[in-house]
Amino acid sequence: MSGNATRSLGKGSCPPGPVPEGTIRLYSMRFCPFSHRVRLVLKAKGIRHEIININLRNKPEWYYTKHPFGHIPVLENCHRQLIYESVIACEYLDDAYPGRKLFPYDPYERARQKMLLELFCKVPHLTKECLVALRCGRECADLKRALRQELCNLEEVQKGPLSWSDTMEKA
Ligand SMILES: N[C@@H](CCC(=O)N[C@@H](CS)C(=O)NCC(=O)O)C(=O)O
Repeated sequence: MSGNATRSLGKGSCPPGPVPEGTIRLYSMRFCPFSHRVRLVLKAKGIRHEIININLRNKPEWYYTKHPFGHIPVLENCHRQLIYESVIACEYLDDAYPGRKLFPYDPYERARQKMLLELFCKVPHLTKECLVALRCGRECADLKRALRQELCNLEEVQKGPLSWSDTMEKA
């Protein structure tokens, strides 16, 4: 398994060639939490992969053929198929590759996991906002409170069966 990208491609770079058979490629960026989500699944399932880091401040022109808006992460397989949106990419990897299953088989448990993921979606954004505010020395008590609340919501949902009325009340 490869996975340790050394390159970060920007404007003017040559587009990478086709993905070799038996490998999957991840267009990524070192500090992108959504890319890390996909990297965790690649690692957990032991999938042979290569990583190409994209310079998001200076995106290669060709990268828009991989994602319509130039976002990362994107998976590309040896059939030139492209899969984006990190949650969808993770589910694709779980379905397309054998071995340890990460999503439950049971439809209710699967739905529950997705509901939890949906709630978790607010966390990376709030975390980033907090970190940026702290770094700039801005006051961020409200952001911290909102983040703490989201984490509490997640803890509660994870504890037991999800009640929609409870969830909606807290949203
Ligand atoms: N919902 C997307 C979010 C992906 C996302 O926001 N990626 C950021 C980098 S962390 C990005 O590509 N931003 C576009 C840009 O910087 O131009 C996912 O889960 O994959």
